Amino acid sequence: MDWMKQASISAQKSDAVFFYVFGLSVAFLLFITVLMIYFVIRYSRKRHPKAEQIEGHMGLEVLWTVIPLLLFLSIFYYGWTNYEYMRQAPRDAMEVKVTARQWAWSFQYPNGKQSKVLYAPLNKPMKLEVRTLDVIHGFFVPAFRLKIDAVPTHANTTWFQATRLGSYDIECTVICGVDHSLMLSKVIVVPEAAFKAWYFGGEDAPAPQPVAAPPQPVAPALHPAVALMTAKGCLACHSVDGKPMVGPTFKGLFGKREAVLVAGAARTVTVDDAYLRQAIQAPMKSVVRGYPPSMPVTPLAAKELDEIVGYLKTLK
Ligand code: HEC
Ligand SMILES: [Cu+2]
Repeated sequence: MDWMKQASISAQKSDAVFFYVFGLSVAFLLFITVLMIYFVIRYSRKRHPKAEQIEGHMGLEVLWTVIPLLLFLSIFYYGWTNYEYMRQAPRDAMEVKVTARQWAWSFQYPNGKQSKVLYAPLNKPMKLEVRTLDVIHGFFVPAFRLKIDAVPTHANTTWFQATRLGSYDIECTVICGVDHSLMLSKVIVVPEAAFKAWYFGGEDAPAPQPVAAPPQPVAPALHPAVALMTAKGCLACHSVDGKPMVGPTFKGLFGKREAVLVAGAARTVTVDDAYLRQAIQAPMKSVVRGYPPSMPVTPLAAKELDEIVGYLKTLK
């Protein structure tokens, strides 16, 4: 998933702190739970009918004060130094003005260039000055673990250094009106040379492309009949590629000799137009041998039935 990638230095750092705290929590949860169960059994009334008064134990008390203290201080130290790091942009960072408005993001670079998606050079720091023209918005790049509010009174700043080529989501995290959920954009991380070619390339320099973008699966154009059969639920039980499912596959169906049961009697029929129509509209009339009589009757308009039957004939 896009957001799980660590695409910037701060992503690596904040994940490290997160898993450190999380790991400690899990370890203590297990430790305390196991100890508690042990004590419940060991000191139950049956085994231990008479409670004893226990006097303090200096050594133990020091131990269970000092160890947690050190652990807490380590969490504080680790968290604080990373926070510091994430707040302090390096001096050579390029400054980009980020403007939020209902319901879009726009980016302006030092030389005045503007864009709707944020272009960023790989392994170079980029500082963001985040403003809003109207209500409060939240600038969030999950893959960078980078999040900062855009508030009306002043600019908030943050920075990142992208460590991975590709295209990553930008989201708004503050409910900012009806189209809040559509307030999306992308950070496109490209090699520095490609970024410079665009940045210094004047008005009509082509937009840099995400070079090593995660390969986008190319959705094969859906045949309208396939879309229809998906919508009607047919393809939950039937495949069009030969794979056996709850029902027989549609591949190579037309023209085939099919063994069926008609009113309990075994017959062999040739799959033709009439058979297909009957199999779809009255599935119980003849049931394919080896399959349960479990196909439901699905109401279809005459046009839809024609479309499906026409398509099934083409599946050689
Ligand atoms: C819940 C599962 C299920 C759904 C949904 C379903 N079918 Fe079927 N279908 C079956 C089963 C099981 C068989 C085989 C038993 C039978 O013939 O009734 C079958 C048989 C068929 C056959 C005959 C196949 C052959 O080999 O002779 C056709 C054609 C067919 N279905 C088309 C459709 C179409 C079109 C739809 C959607 C409108 C659909 N089915 C929805 C389960 C299903
Ligand atoms: Cu918003």
